[in-house]
Amino acid sequence: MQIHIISVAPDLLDSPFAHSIIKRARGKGLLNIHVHNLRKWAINKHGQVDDYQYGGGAGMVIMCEPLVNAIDELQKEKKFDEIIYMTPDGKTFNQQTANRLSLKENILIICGHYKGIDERIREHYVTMEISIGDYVLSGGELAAAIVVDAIGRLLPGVLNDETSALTDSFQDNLLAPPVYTRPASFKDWQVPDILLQGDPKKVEEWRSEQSIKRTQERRPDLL
Ligand code: 6GU
Repeated sequence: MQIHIISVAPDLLDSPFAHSIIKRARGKGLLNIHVHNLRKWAINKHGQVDDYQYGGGAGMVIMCEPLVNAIDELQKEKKFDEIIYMTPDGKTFNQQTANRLSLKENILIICGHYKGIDERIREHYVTMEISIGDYVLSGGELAAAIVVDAIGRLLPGVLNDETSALTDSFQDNLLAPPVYTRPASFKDWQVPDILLQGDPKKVEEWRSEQSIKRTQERRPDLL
């Protein structure tokens, strides 16, 4: 999968993609991430990419011209399956959307900043608008990092144990069950007996019960 990201603060994206599972996915060539600095397509030698908003009001708006030039140039190389704009008024991101996006070949993500981007780009280029929750961030970069992480770990061959994404919370609309590791007794806290007895069928039953119980208690809205 190829993911291109357009940003006015590309440095914000260095660290999230340089470690752990996403680093491995990139290293194996399963995920190629290209971060582009929008200033490369600035409208003048001052590096301008934004301007005051029509109608007045605080905050700058990212202009059409640099974005159109950036997107057109990238689109000359390849057709994008989705052009995603990261924005707090987008559709709230969830596991189902992550699953769906993990099946695409080429994705372009546009990160907003300041007051956002000129509405005409949203009308004429953007195919999908994503928010990561009901709060406002300074820009779309951290949100884009979250979306890329959630997608990247789902790509075939990225996780060591291919089944482990299947037992994640939310994958079947249930929260994951509790997990334990050695020692079986720590202070006077015991690991549930059923996990120590080695009967895989009983363990499976227990996990399934725990998942349902947890979901009922914490996220009844998922059921
Ligand atoms: Cl995608 N961008 C910004 N700036 N704030 C957000 C968001 C995105 N999702 C939630 N808050």
